[in-house]
Amino acid sequence: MAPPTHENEPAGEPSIPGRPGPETPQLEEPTTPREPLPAKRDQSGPEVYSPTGDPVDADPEVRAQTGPRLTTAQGLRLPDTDHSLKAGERGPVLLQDHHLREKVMHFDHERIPERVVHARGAAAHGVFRGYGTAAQVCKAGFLAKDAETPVFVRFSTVLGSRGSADTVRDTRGFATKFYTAEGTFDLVGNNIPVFFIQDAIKFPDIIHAGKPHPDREIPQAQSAHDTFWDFVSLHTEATHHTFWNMSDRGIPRSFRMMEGFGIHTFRLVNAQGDTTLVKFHWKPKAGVHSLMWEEAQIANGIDPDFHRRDLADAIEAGAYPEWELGIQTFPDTPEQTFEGIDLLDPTKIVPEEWAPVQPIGRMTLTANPSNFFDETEQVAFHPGHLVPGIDITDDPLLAGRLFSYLDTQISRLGGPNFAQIPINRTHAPVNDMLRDGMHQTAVHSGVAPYHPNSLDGGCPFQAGAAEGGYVEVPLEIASGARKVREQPASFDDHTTQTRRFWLSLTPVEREHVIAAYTFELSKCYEDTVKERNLRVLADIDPVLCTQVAAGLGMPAPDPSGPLPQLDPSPALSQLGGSWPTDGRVLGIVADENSDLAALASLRGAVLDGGMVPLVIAPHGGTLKSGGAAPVVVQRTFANARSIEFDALLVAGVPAQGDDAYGARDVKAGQGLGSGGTDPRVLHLLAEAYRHAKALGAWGGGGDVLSAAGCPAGVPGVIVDDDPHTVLDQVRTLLETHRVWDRFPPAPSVY
Ligand code: HDE
Repeated sequence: MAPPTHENEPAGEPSIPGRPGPETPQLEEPTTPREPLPAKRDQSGPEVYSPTGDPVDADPEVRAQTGPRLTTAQGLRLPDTDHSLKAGERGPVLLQDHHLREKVMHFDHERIPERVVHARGAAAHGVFRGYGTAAQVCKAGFLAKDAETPVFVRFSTVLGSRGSADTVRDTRGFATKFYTAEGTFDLVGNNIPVFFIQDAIKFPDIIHAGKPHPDREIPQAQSAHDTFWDFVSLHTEATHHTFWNMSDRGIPRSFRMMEGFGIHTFRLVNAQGDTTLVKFHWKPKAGVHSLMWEEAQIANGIDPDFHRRDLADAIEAGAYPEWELGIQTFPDTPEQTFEGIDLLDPTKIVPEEWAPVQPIGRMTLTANPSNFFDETEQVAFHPGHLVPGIDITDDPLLAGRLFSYLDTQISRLGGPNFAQIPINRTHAPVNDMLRDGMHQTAVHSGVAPYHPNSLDGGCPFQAGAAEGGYVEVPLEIASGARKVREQPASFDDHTTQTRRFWLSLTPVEREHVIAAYTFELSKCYEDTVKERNLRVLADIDPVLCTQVAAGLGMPAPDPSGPLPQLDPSPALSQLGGSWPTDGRVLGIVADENSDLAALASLRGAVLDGGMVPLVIAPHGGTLKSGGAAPVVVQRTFANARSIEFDALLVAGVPAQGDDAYGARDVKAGQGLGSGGTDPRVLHLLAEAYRHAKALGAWGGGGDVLSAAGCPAGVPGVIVDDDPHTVLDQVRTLLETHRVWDRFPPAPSVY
C-alpha cells in the first residue's frame, strides 16, 4: 500500500501531533505573563469529556446517568436484568453472562471505608451572604457586603460508626465548605469550642480510648465506658472538653440548634496586609437547645435518624436553618495571648463577654443532597483549604490536622483525585498541573504539565502575591528557639475554664451535668477509674464532685487546693432567652369524636406560624366525623413517641352536645374517652410532661391531660375553650424551648 501523503507538512521527518516539527520556528522562553492561550479543557475545572472530543456531561449539574433505557456500564441496552443466563431454565448459570458479572461486581464494591472519626453525618446545601463587616480585618472576597457564596455543610457525631444512632452523647462536627470565587474555603469545626488534646500527636490516643473496646467492639458510639474515662482522668487536659460533653451541649435537640466553633485561633489578613487573630463562631437563629438525656436515649431506639431526619424535614418544609458567622478578634501580638489566655491552646476559650462575637455574614441551608453517597459521604473537608485573607496559626493541634485530612482521604476516597468528585470540585477555575493517579476523570490536554515551560506557551502562569493564596505573613518565628518536645507552661491549667463553665450554668443545667457524669461513670467497671475521675471533679467544684460521688455510692475526695473565685460567663448558658419557633413540631392528639373542624383550622394556624403540625390518631388514613371535612392522620397511637414533638395538644370535642370524651361512644381504651383513654396516649402525654414540654388542650381535651397526670394549672399546661388561644400560649412557651420551671432543681446545685 502507498504511504499516506501529508500535503501541508514540510519535507523531512513527519511531525508528531502536538509537538513542533523540525521546521517550526524556535519558541522563545516566556519571561513575562501575557494573555494566556485559549483555555485548555482542564483549565476550567476537572471536566469529564471523551478523548474523542465529545462532552459526556454537557451540563455540569448532571450527576446521574441519563437516557430512557437500562444499559450496561458500556451503554449496551439491556432487554432483561432479572434473569441470569443459564443453560436451560433449570440448568447452570453461564460464566459468559457479562451483565450478571458486571452488576454483581459493582454491587460488591459499593461500600467504601467509613471515616475513621465523624463517620455518621448528615449534610445540606445552602448559601452564605457576607455582611461586609469583616473588611477591616479580612480581604477574603466572600466576606464582602452582599457577596453570595454556595456552601455545603456536613454535621456529624465523632465516635460512632456510619450506622450508629444520632442522639448519643458526643461532640458534633460542623464542617462548612464555601465554594468561593477565589477557591474553596473549609471551616471544619465542632459544636464545642474546645478540644480534648493540645497536640495532634495524641489524637490516636483519645480516639482509641473513646471507640468501642477492641476485644468485644462495645459500646458503640458511647463515651460511657472504662477506656474513655480511664484516659480522660489520666490526661487532664481533656477535662474542659469532657465537661462540655457532659453538659447539655453533648445532646443537641437538632443540628439546627447548635453553635459551631472553628476552635483554633486563625489569622486574618486585610487588604493592607495587617493581621488580626480571630476565633470563628456560628450562632444559630433558632437558639442553642438540647434534648433531655432520657429523650436522647429513647430516640436512639425509636428513631436513630432523629437529627438527620430533622434537618432534612426542616429544609423540605421550608424552615431553612440559619446561622450567623461571627468572629472574636484579638491583636496579633508576638505573645498570641488575650487577657492571659493563650490563643494557641485549643483547650481554652475566650469568654464572649471579654471579646464579643462580631457578626460577619449569614448562612442559610436551602436544599437537601440529592444523593447521600455522592455528596454527604464523599465530601472531603480540609482545614488547610484557605483563601487569601485567611491563614492558620501555630496551634500544634491544627498543624497535625493539616497533615491528617489529606492523608486519610487518600485511603477513604481511593486515591489522590478526590478533588474531582462533583461535591469536592471548586467553583473557581483549576489549572493545577496535577496529573494521572487512581480515578483520574479529566482528560488533560497540552504537553507541558510542569513549570516553567515554553511548550504550552508558559501556561499556566503564577499569580502575583496580591491575588494569590498561601502568601505567608512574614512573621518572625521565635528567635533562639530549640527543637523540643515541649509545650508552654500556659497550656498546663486544665480546670480554671472548666470551673468557669460550671459557674456559668443555671441550676437546671448543672443538674443535668451531675446526672450525666453520674450516668457515665456508673457504667465503668473499674473503681480506680471512678475514683480518679472524682478527683478531677473535686478540682472543678465540690458540689459537682459530692453529688456525683453520692450517685456512685463512693466517698467524695477533697480538691487538691483552693478553688479560684471566678466571674461567670452568661453566654455559656443555653437558657434565659427566647427564640423563633420555626420548624418546631406540634403533635395534636385526636380521635373520631374530636372537633374536626377546629382541628383543621388549628393545623392551618400551626402551618401559618412556620411550625409543623402532626395529627396523632388511633389509626392511619383520615379521621371522619359528621359533616366535617376528613382530617389526614400523620401518626398513630402505635407509632408516635413523645420525643418527636416539641409540644403536644389534645383536640377538644365539638361545642354542641357533650363536652367530654368520656360520654362518647368509643371502645374502652382505644380512643380518648376519659376513663377509657388509650394507655399509649396517656404514656405519650406523661412522657412529654416529664420532659418539660408545653402541653395544651381545648374543650374536653383537658380531661385527657388530667387523666395523664398533667392537669391544667401546673406550669406549661394550657387548657382553654378556644384552640387558637391554646396555640398562642403554647407557641410562647416554645420560644424558651421547654417549661423550665416545671421541675425546679434541687437546692443542692445552686
Ligand atoms: Fe478532625 N478529622 N481531627 N477535628 N474532623 C476528621 O478527616 C483530626 C479535630 C472534624 O464531615 C478526619 O476526612 C485530627 C478538631 C470534623 O467530613 C481526620 C485531629 C476539630 C470532621 C481528622 C482532629 C475537628 C473531622 C476523618 C487532632 C474541630 C468531619 C475523616 C489534631 C475544630 C468532617 C476526614 C466531615 C474529620 C483528623 C481534631 C473537626 C481523620 C488528627 C479540633 C468536623 O482526618
